[in-house]
Amino acid sequence: MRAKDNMRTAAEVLVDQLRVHGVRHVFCVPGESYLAVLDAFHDSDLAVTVCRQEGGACMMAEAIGKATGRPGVCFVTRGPGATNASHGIHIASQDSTPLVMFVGQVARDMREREAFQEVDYRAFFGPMTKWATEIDDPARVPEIVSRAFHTAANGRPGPVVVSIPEDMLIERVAVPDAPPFALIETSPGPAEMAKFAQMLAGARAPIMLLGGSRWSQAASDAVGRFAQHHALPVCTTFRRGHLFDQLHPCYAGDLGIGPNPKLIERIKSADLVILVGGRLGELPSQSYTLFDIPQPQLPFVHVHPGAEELGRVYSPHLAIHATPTAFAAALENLDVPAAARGQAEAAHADYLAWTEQATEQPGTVNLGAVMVWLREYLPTDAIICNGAGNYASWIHRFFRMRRFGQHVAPASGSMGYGVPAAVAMKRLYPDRQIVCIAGDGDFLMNGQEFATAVQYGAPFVTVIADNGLYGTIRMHQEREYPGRISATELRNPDFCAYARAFGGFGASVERTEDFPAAFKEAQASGKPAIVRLKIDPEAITPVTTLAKIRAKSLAEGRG
Ligand SMILES: Cc1ncc(C[n+]2csc(CCOP(=O)(O)OP(=O)(O)O)c2C)c(N)n1
Ligand SMILES: [Mg+2]
Repeated sequence: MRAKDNMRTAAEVLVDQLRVHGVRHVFCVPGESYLAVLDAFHDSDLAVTVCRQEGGACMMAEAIGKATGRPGVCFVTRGPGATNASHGIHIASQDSTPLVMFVGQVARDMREREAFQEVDYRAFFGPMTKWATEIDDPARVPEIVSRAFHTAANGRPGPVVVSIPEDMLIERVAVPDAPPFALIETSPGPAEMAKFAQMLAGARAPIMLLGGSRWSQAASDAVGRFAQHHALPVCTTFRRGHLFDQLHPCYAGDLGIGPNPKLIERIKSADLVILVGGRLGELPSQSYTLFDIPQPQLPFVHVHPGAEELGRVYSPHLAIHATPTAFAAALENLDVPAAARGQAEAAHADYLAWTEQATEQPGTVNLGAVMVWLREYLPTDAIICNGAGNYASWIHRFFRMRRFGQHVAPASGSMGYGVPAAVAMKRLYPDRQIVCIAGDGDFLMNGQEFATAVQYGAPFVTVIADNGLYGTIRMHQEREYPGRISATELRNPDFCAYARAFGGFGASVERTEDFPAAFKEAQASGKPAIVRLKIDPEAITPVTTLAKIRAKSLAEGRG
C-alpha cells in the first residue's frame, strides 16, 4: 500500500514508470520473488493478465509488441519462470519485436550462492536480448526502465530483460519519474534517396520485398501509392504478409515456405531488389540461395532500422539506414523519372492465380477451402494468430491479408504461439474478431492459455488442424528417412471436450462443407472456442502428400 509521504517502494516506482511509458497491459505468472510488484499492481489501473505458464505470458507480451510497435511487458519469477519465458524472448529476438520482461531475483545479499532458483540473467539472456540487466539501486529504477524501453523499441527492436532483486523492490526511495520514452525515427538522408531514385529510374524489372518490424498502416499505404505509381511489384517475406494489402494491384506474393515458383523466377530475373525492413533470413531467402552472399548478384538496396544489420549478411549496393515508416514517408516526395516501370500487373495476376482456389487434397476436410472461406467471411480488421507447423502453409497461401497487423505469428517458426497471441489480441482489441489457427502439436504447446481466455472472458475461435502428427517433421522424415517413422505420431485428446472442460465451446468438423456453420456457432457461443478439423495425415502440404514424398525419396535411393 502507498505511504502518505512521497516515499515509494522501488516496486511502486517501477509500476509508475510503466504507466509513464504508456503501458496498458502486463502479462504475468506470479512468484514470491516479486510480491511487492504484485502489490503495486493492486493500486494501479494496469490491465493485468495472469497466465498459466511463463512462455505464454511472454508470448502475449511479444504479440502486444508486434501489434503496437511499443514494448509489450511481462513479469515472471526467477529460475523456472525465467527459463520458461525464454521461449517468448527468442521469438522477440528473431522477430525484431520490442519487449521488456521483468524477472524477480533473489535478494541482493544472497546472490552468487546459488540461492533458491537463482540465475545470472545477464549471462543466461545476454546473447538473446538487446540488453539484460539487474537493478541494484531503487533510486535508479526510473533510469533503467527508461533505458529498457528505449533500447527495446528503437533501432532494430528486440527484447530487454530486467532482473529485480526482491529486497530491492521493498526499499523506499524519493525519486522523480522519468519522462515517457520516445520512439525514434531514423530517416533516410537526401543523398541515399537520390541514389535510390537513380537506381530505380534505370531499372526495367525492379521488385520490392517487405519484412521486419517498425511498420504502420500509414507506411504500408505509402508504399502502396509509390508502387502503383511505378507499377512496382511488392512481395512480403515470411510471416509478414500483413505489411501490404494482398489485393493491392502491385502485390506479388508471399516469399516464405512453399512460395509461388513464378515469384521466385520474378525475383531471380529482377534487375533491382529493394528489401525494406527485413533481414531476409533463412526462410525468405530460400535457404540463402536467392542472392549471393556477401554481394548479391543483382543491384540490391537494403533499408533497415538497425545500422548493424546493414552489411551483416548481404553487402548491399545501396544501404539506407532508416525505419520502414520513415523510408515510406520519404517515398512520397521522391522524384523518379517516369521511365521506371515495373511489372506489377503480371506479378499480381500470378499471385491471384496461385491463391485463387484451394488445391485438391486427400481427406474430407480441405484446409485450403477453409482458408478461402475465412478470407471471404472475416472482416478486414480480424486478426489471425498462429504458431508453427505445416498447417500454416495454407494460411500463407490462401488467406489474403488486407491490413497492417492482421497477422500476428512468429517469423522465428516457434510452435505454441497462436493461443497466447490470440489472448493478447483479444485483451488489446476486445471488439475485433480474433482467430487462432493451430496444429494439433502446436496447440498443446501452450493450449493451457485457453484457461486464461476463459478467465478473462476473451472469446476467440481456435481452429485446430488435427492430423495426428507433428506433420512438418514427418514430412522431413519421409524425405530423408523414407518409411522410418520415429517420434512424429500423436495421440490426441478430444479437443472439443478439452474446450468444454475449460469452460469454452467445442465443435468437431469432418467435412469441409460443415466448417462455416461450426465456425459461426463457435462465434455465436460468445466463449473461447475450439473448432477441430479432422485433417487427413496424407494432406501434408497444399501441393503434395506424404506418400508422394516417400515414393520420391525411395526412388532417389534414400532409405
Ligand atoms: C517450440 C518448437 N518446438 C519444435 C519445433 C519443431 N517443429 C516444427 S513444426 C513441428 C510440428 C508441428 O506439428 P503440428 O502443430 O501438429 O502441425 P503440422 O505440421 O502437423 O501441420 C515441430 C515439432 C518448433 N518449430 N518449435
Ligand atoms: Mg499436426
